[in-house]
Amino acid sequence: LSLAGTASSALAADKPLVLGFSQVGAESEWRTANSNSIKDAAKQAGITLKFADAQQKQENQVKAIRSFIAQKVDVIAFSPVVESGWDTVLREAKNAKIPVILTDRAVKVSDPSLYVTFIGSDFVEEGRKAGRWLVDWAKKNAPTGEVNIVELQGTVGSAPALDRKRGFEEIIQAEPRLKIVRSQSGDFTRAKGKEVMEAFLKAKDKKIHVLFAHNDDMAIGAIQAIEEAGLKPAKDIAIVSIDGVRGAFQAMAAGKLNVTVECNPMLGPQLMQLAKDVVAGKPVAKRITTEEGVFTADVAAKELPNRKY
Ligand code: GYE
Repeated sequence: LSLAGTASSALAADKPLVLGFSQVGAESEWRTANSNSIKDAAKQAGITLKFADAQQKQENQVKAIRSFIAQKVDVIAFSPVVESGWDTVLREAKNAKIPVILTDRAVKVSDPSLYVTFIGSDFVEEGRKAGRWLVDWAKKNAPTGEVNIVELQGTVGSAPALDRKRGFEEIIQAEPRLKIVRSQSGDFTRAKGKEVMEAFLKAKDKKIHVLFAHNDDMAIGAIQAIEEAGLKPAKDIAIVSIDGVRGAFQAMAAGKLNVTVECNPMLGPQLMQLAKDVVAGKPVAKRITTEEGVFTADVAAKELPNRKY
């Protein structure tokens, strides 16, 4: 009996940790890099990853989390597509004693003990960085008169869309001549970014001086729309976006995008370490933020070979 006991507990110790991960979708270059980082890091760490793609739908994420609970995974991680509406399913995970780690995007819950930790960027700060770049740009390039801004927002109700807007507005408020004249969601995709920019350009009532896109993919879609309208992106319309993906660096090197604010998607290695620590019962910080920079068109060509996503 004692021998059998020893054997099985040794086996249990060798059993790889099982992580259920519910991903937002595959809406952007950022997201693809994030998914790859998580899959690679799980392999490296010897963690069994159950990966579910929610195709940008909260109901799919709720289903995935419930299925992870039913499968009795060791730990659940997810990147919540929107901020609200998670209380019930997170309570179910808690009752099943399965710890939950948030990655990339935050949630609004009544009880913060419903998740263990949140690792991801400071999106408000990213919005502020975009705003600061624009204030500076306007001083140099449009020193007098109104500066009309159109905004392509991310997914409605998502943390990065809400926070980037807030951070950007907080900074440009100091300069009343900088005005957001149109603002609409492009759902973080190239196709929608292009479509909404086309509509912005068609409404010819206000001249557009600047585009603020909540991510690079929408900016890249919008660049196409601007070109098809016979205008020069980054020249006729200044463009500031967020993420810092390869496509943005290529657009900057081609002179079609002015600046991108970095948002690091390579969260996999840190997530795997957190998963191990959480399951081992080690204390972890409630909030872990990633370090990020700002890159302008003049450094794009030099930086491009160094980019990892
Ligand atoms: O900026 C965007 C993606 O949540 C930080 O989601 C992420 C955002 C990212 O679709 O490209």
